[in-house]
Amino acid sequence: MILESKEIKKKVEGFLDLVKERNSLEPEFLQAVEEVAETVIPYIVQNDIYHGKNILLRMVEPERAITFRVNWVDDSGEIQVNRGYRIQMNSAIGPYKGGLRFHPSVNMSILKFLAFEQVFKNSLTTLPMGGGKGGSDFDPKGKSDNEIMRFCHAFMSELFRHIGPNTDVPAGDIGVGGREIGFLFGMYKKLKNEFTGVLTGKGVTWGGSLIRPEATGYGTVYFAQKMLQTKGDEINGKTVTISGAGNVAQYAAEKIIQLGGKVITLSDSSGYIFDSDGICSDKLAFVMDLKNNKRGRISSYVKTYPNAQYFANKTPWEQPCDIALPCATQNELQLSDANRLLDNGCICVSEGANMPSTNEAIFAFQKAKILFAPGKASNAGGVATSGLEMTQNSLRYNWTRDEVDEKLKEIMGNIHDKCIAFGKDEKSGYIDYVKGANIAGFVKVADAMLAQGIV
Ligand code: NDP
Ligand code: 2IT
Repeated sequence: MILESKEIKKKVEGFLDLVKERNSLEPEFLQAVEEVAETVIPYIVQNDIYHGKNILLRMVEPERAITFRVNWVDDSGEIQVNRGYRIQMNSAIGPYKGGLRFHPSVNMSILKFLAFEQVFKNSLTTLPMGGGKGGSDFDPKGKSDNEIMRFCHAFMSELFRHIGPNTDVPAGDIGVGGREIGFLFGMYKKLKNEFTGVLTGKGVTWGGSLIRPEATGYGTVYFAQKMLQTKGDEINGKTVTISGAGNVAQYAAEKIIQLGGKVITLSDSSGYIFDSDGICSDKLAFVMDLKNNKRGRISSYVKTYPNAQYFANKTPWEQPCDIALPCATQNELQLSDANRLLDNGCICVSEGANMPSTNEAIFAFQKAKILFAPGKASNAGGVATSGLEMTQNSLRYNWTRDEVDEKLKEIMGNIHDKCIAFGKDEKSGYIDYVKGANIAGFVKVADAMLAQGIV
């Protein structure tokens, strides 16, 4: 069926009005749905097999959303009460899969946006994983290791009944790294009396995969490399701004340095550091120790490296760069930041975080026709390597570092190819990676949903 663009626009608006009505208090979720609907609905109406089946309407409704109480006792003996969540969004192509986020901002809107994006992202990886996300409004900052352990144990003492290696396989996200996955896994194993691949991001001596810690950051850079190659360009010699200083930012920086780029910024929620000499591997090792072992703030960087500057309450996007890698959190790059990056000559943005750019910022990048990759494509390396961890767990076998890295590169290349297949305008040659990722991600899940009937 061929519809005029006016009719298609009306269909998109009608769909979004309905989703808004049902989820009016969930701005982040609505933002994520809007970005997908604008590219996927036009595709649906032009492809008869998907038309009239309400597939997208089914996809915006979680198959199951669980909330639960988490009681725990802090070091001073006080009883604390937090909220736990798991959104089981879509299981058409495999068990629910996606991270757990521990951050005070966590709520239904944020977890539903993350779970919705995860469905498309996991589909893009080519691996058999459905989409889910969970977490808690627990704030890990300033907590002792014992408090973290007690919280993780309390959280898993409820979550365990909803997950399993063939049902739902959580992993890390903001505030959940190797330490937390260890505590969560320990309690799951105790309660179920079984050693399975129920979580990913495990330590390598107890079922984890080599390269999983590096995978999201490395993958984001591999994707940027692929985008630059379409213009005959490369990372070597480029100046790069990175936001965040956590897992994704650290390994994005490591890969940029390895490929001959110059990283000039890192940040946290208090501000950013600017090092015009470049953050070399020695300086990055200092940051990794500061963040991962000492759990300090990025502002300490300038005490050790006084040539660098610290800007409180600001983001890195005001610094001129060739490539920007937002690797901190949602909506950290707004329209004014996008305009600043464009004015300063930025040619490539590869999202390491989930939905770091607002829809207005994305539109500005697309209008300027620079290389822009949405997180669901460019940060998929993390969950893809989680998928490889699940495979190794099932095989009861471990691949080498090089083997996993090769598979990660191959997967990022495949995702890039799919973005071209569904997002390239043959006339102008412009690749709309947002459109490509959304449609390619949709098609695999939609085909499975159609095959499985109305369930
Ligand atoms: P970490 O907890 O390791 O690091 C998060 C970083 O982001 C910290 O530097 C943190 O600073 C900063 N940050 C968090 N919230 C805010 C905020 N509101 N404003 C500014 N900065 C903020 O998390 P990850 O590195 O794992 O995750 C970063 C992003 O990447 C997230 O969007 C996550 O969803 C996404 N992602 C992660 C994957 C993974 O495998 N870990 C996979 C794919 C995507 P502070 O210490 O001040 O809070
Ligand atoms: O957003 C993400 O893709 C993640 N936080 C990783 C999820 C996973 O299951 O590895």
